[in-house]
Amino acid sequence: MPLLTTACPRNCYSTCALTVQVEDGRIRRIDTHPQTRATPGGPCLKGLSYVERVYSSDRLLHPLRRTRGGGFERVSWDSALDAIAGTLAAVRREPGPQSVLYYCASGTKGLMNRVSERFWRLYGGYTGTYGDLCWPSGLEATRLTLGDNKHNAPWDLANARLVVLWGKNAAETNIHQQAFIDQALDAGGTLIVIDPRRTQSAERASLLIQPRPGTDGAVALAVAHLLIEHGGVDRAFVARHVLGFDAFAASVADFTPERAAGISDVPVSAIHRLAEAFAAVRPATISAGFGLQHFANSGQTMRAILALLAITGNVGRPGAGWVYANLQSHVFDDVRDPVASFPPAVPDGVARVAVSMARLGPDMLALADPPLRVAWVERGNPIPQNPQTPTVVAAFRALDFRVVVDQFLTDTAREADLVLPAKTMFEQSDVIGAYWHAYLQLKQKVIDPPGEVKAESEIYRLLARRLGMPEAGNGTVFPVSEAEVDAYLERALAPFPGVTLARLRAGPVAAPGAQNVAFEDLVFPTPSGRIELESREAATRWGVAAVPDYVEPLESVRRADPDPAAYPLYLLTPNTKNRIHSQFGNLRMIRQFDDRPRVAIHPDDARARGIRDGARVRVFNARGAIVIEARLDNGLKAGCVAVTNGWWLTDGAAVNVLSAARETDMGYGAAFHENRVQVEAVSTE
Ligand SMILES: Nc1nc2c(c(=O)[nH]1)N[C@H]1C(S)=C(S)[C@@H](COP(=O)(O)OP(=O)(O)OC[C@H]3O[C@@H](n4cnc5c(=O)[nH]c(N)nc54)[C@H](O)[C@@H]3O)O[C@H]1N2
Ligand SMILES: Nc1nc2c(c(=O)[nH]1)N[C@H]1C(S)=C(S)[C@@H](COP(=O)(O)OP(=O)(O)OC[C@H]3O[C@@H](n4cnc5c(=O)[nH]c(N)nc54)[C@H](O)[C@@H]3O)O[C@H]1N2
Ligand SMILES: [Mo]
Repeated sequence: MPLLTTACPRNCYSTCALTVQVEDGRIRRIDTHPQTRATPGGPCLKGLSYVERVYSSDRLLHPLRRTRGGGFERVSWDSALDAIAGTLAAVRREPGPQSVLYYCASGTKGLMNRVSERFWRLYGGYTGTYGDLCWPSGLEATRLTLGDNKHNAPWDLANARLVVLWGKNAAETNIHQQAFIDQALDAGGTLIVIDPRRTQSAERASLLIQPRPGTDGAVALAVAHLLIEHGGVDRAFVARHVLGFDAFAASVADFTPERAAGISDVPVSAIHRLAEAFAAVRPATISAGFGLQHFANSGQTMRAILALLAITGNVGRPGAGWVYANLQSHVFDDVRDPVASFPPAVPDGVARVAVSMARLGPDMLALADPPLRVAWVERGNPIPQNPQTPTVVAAFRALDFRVVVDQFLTDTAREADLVLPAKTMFEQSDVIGAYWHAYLQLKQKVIDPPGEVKAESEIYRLLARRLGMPEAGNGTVFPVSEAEVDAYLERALAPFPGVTLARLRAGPVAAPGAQNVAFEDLVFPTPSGRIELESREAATRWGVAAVPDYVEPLESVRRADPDPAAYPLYLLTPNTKNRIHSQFGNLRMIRQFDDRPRVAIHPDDARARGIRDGARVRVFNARGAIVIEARLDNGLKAGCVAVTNGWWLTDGAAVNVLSAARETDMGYGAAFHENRVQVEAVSTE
């Protein structure tokens, strides 16, 4: 059987290069691609489970319409599209095209996704979202400091002698990075992990630091204080390449380890050990995770952590640097600047970019002139995944008409009037980038869509025809056939002569200009051309201090609201190995390993509440409640509890029932982990 090249387009660091075996039109086997240096270990369980996912009996194969009784019935494409086109035509006249919310999220990567926005612009306008659920405060902190979001190649981590996993759980969320960390450790390197949870990533760590959630900035500032006091600064590097060192040094002069320990609950000795490691060991890499920046103070936190690399000269060298997001393969778009899509940047009158991803529910409900009437959702599952689920549900219910395009009947699809069956990665070709390695890859069409499934571009073309849009027949606007899709992709690749579809069919191709060592030339595209510890833009754009400072998290137990006696526990809602957010958890292959939601709780906190391992407990706050099973976890910092995100409402554990619709200090991210709760035993008679 021939091996066909493809690549996994999930929102995941690894973005694995894969091969697929297809026999008699069916996918038989998924394996690693021989030509990748980033993910040679092969796909994760989720990757292997595509064989189940594509053919799952739960997969949506036909359009569905909500019945009066609240269930769903199968309808023809013609009747579904006629109903949608009729509604779209009516609301375009009154109250106007911007009464339609076009919502998309991170369900799949690729250039073909742009066809969707094309449709909504040609339709006459729409209301769109800004910000992002995932990573923007870290992106913005990095852009302000280094000027660009890029980092060394994944395999370069093997050259590091100090690796600090700071709020990142690579062993679950970036399993291929773990191999390079192991190489660094086998060569005598040191691993330090900073996480309130003792995760699998800490197995080989020589130091585990467990801060009170949201206080990492204080730890970083105290480490900077010690490095400055005790001669750990690379003075020559700082003099040539760093802006604002003196202002920063002055601002941390009183940030002693004792003060940071009082804030973060990290022992003074651990802060000293961290500082000693940065002073003594070179080269050092900090791999900072996305969980770390889901706080209202997290942009400043990320800047404080970045400062440790700047003052020790750990930038632009093999084995050194800031591993956060490597957007060197994002040659097609503007994601390097996370604020480029904010309203002031595109006042084009067509798109009303007015709904914050972090405040989806409240913002949808608040819109006027025109109010929202219709929502179109594709590649996203906002009801369980966006903050403050009950408000998101209320906002969708307040509309007249909802369409959801998805592969499964998700929590969001269950709220729709019409559900349209979506393609999988194997059913339409696309070119994808990544955010950890710098490969461009072809995700190839290898099978025909099953049932009556249609790719989004075809759905839009059929709607365009019904709406009398002149572009409806145009395969360059709405590419549908394989030839049209190839032509569309080739046009996107045309500016990059080395990257052709033919080459991508053979395997991953390094993005044009990709560097193994980022910033090796020590040229930083910031206003000053240097690494900016002091950033005027940080102050003017985001209203934060120009140098990184520490601000107490909004839901800290040190604040009176919410009442710390009523809600004393920090709820962390990290990612997990065998799902990507709300995807994969419905498959048999995955359920074998993770069959039900659980809340991790420290034995001391459990004992104080009369909770035993396996007991049913209620996790609640003023915003909502979930009832799940407790799992006692000695590795978790006392005072914290943790439930992985991505469980569905129908699993009884959609964690965002408990979170608040709240933005981060910069980048318009979502502060998911600012979330205090109480846990109590539930009687089970
Ligand atoms: N409490 C809490 N909440 C969180 C997080 C957290 O840490 N804590 N993490 C946040 C983060 S980092 C992220 S990135 C978001 C993720 O949130 P979302 O971006 O909403 O991602 P998913 O849950 O993966 O849902 C994607 C949906 O797209 C569908 N899909 C996949 N491929 C296609 C396709 O080709 N076409 C169409 N039409 N649909 C497709 C899938 O079936 C799935 O239902 O969640 C955020 N939510
Ligand atoms: N298997 C798998 N892989 C994935 C994903 C997935 O869902 N599943 N999702 C992908 C996506 S979209 C994302 S955003 C990434 C996310 O993956 P990561 O970057 O690893 O981020 P999280 O899992 O959100 O959080 C990482 C760690 O941060 C810790 N943490 C929480 N609060 C704090 C804090 O205040 N301080 C510190 N120091 N640590 C804290 C959490 O306990 C957690 O262990 O993974 C990607 N890869
Ligand atoms: Mo994410």
